[in-house]
Amino acid sequence: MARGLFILFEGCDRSGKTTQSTRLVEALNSQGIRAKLLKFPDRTTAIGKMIDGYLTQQNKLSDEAVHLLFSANRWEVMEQMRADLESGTTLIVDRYAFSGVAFSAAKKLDFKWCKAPDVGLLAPDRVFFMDIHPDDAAKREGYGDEIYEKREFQIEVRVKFFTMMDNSWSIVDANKDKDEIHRQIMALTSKAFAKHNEAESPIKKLWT
Ligand code: Z5A
Repeated sequence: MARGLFILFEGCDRSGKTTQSTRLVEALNSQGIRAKLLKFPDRTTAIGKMIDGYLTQQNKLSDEAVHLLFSANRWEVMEQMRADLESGTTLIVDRYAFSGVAFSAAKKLDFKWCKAPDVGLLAPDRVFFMDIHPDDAAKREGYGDEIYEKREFQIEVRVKFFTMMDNSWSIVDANKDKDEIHRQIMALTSKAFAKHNEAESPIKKLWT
């Protein structure tokens, strides 16, 4: 059986990652492709609850401590992710280690140090970067509720994302209409499946 694909959505705040990753899973399932949505941080686990308390400014943590918690929150589901992929389920993931590095490096933590705890996680096959200028994102509903939703900081985060891109990334203009973006994402996903079906590659490890 062919393994599933690991497709990741990354981007700045309010760029439409949740909207588009949810729509993609629904569309794939309706085509008979088994797909599952994962979102990081997963705020439901014990580690996730500590992260949620930090993001909603109910508890304080050092920059280093929260960075390591975000990473641990990925490691705690890594074996399940591998099992899903190997059993043919495609994973659509909303944020991952690139967010971890971009946000912490934007706080001026050392870039190499930021990457280290996530080295060896499963690597995505494709990354869709939802690109929007923070000034446009700020006009969207719910902006400003959490700790990182500040203009200058989001601009810095966006720059950090750009330094991590390689040819597995596609930049999507997140300022377009939701339906138009969905069509573009479906086209990019079809391409990714076609390539995967031609020559299936093993699941890779991140930054190794
Ligand atoms: N973080 C970290 O520091 N380290 C890590 O390792 C990880 C994360 C994994 C919480 O993440 C914070 O954790 C985040 C990064 C940090 N901080 N910030 N900033 P999160 O993913 O849980 O954050 P979120 O608040 O759930 O998601 P989000 O980024 O804010 O939003 P989104 O998923 O990109 O957007 P959305 O929910 O789909 O859409 C937002 C609104 O815009 C909504 O009203 C939509 O209807 C609207 N929308 C969406 N698309 C469009 C278009 N195309 N046009 C107009 N309006 C639109």
